[in-house]
Amino acid sequence: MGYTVAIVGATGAVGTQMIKMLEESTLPIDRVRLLASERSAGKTLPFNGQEIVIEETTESAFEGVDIALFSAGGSTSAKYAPYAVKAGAIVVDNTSYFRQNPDVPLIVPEVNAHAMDAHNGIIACPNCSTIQMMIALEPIRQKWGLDRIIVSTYQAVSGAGANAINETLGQLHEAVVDGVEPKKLHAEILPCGGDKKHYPIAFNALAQIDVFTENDYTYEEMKMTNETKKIMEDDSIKVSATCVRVPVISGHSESVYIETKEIAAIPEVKQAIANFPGAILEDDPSQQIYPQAINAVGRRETFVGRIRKDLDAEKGIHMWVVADNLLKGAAWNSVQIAESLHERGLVRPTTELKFELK
Ligand code: 25A
Ligand code: L14
Repeated sequence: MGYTVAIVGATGAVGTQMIKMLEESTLPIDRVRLLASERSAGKTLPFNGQEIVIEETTESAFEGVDIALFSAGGSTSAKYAPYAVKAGAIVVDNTSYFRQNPDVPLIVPEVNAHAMDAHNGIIACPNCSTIQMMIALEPIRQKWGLDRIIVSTYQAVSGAGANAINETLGQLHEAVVDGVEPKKLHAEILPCGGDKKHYPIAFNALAQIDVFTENDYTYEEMKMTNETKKIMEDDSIKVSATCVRVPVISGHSESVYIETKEIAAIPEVKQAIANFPGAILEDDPSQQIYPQAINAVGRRETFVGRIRKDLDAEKGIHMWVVADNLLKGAAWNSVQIAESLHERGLVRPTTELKFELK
């Protein structure tokens, strides 16, 4: 007997990759159900060569579902994930809505799979930028400890969804084919769909991802701070982030500066990263080898390179970390969580509902 797996937001940038990851998954799957908003209901998408009719997401859509993967934005998860749990499913949620809830484990399987054991029906998949940074830094934390992290991201537009991809491609077309100057390109989504002003991303770099918080950091930046502490189970790690959108379609890059607790030698740091599951060391300056977004697309691993000592701080190390934001940053990490739940015997209905039905 296999599972019935549902994808909520199946037509989106992440949802379509979830379909692909399920096709390639080791999970025993009997049936896949594709859910989206009412606009997509009735259309079809293929799964393993078979056309599946998309259904509207409703409170009663989860009967008979064992595993539900959510990626249709925070408000959709807030509304429907508790109904999925009530119906006996285990939810893997890719949005930020439940990530800081103490009843919800926040999981990168290579780093903290053990934290799933205490689940209450919802497991959260971290933010894409946090996930790939965890894969690069956990092997270092394990051996030398982590005192602080200062990270600047170079994030692809696909993180903001299918509409943001279309907006970027449209702007490139307007500029190159119609000769529109960059400042006059048409923008209505980026930097952030929910904010008041919109700026072109083509030929640009925007130091805003998600809306601003009270301390002048954006939510995306505060997610990196708060999620790192929760995943690494250490509130004393200092984390400050600057998150920047660049005109790349897929593949997030990050310049990461860390200070370790103990002094670490660079060859041993490289070895520790090369040995860590899910990490690939790409670091040979003499051959101009370092991670690139275009090479990471379509891959599940996180690529790490440019590893070098800070010129002044003896415990300071710099590196460049790249991954496919739609795969390890979202769809693959979610399906990998589902595979780990299965391997640990944790796919089962939850008896006590800890989440509010709205
Ligand atoms: O809601 P948020 O929090 O602001 O999230 C913004 C977007 O971020 C993406 C996803 O975009 C989401 O919509 N996203 C979410 N989590 C992400 C993550 N972790 C993430 N991206 C990266 N990493 P997307 O375009 O890739 O995916 C959209 C999918 O979500 C489905 N959807 C939207 N609302 C839904 C819903 N499904 C069920 N119930 C809902 N209430 C959406 O379904 C798509 O699958 P769709 O294909 O039917 O939508 C077709 C187009 O119409 C837009 N749209 C949908 N509902 C509305 C709408 N537009 C205006 N008003 C609406 N009520 C969709 O954006 C889509 O373009
Ligand atoms: O919190 O716009 O997981 O690139 C990740 C993608 C938030 C939006 C999350 C983007 C989302 C972000």
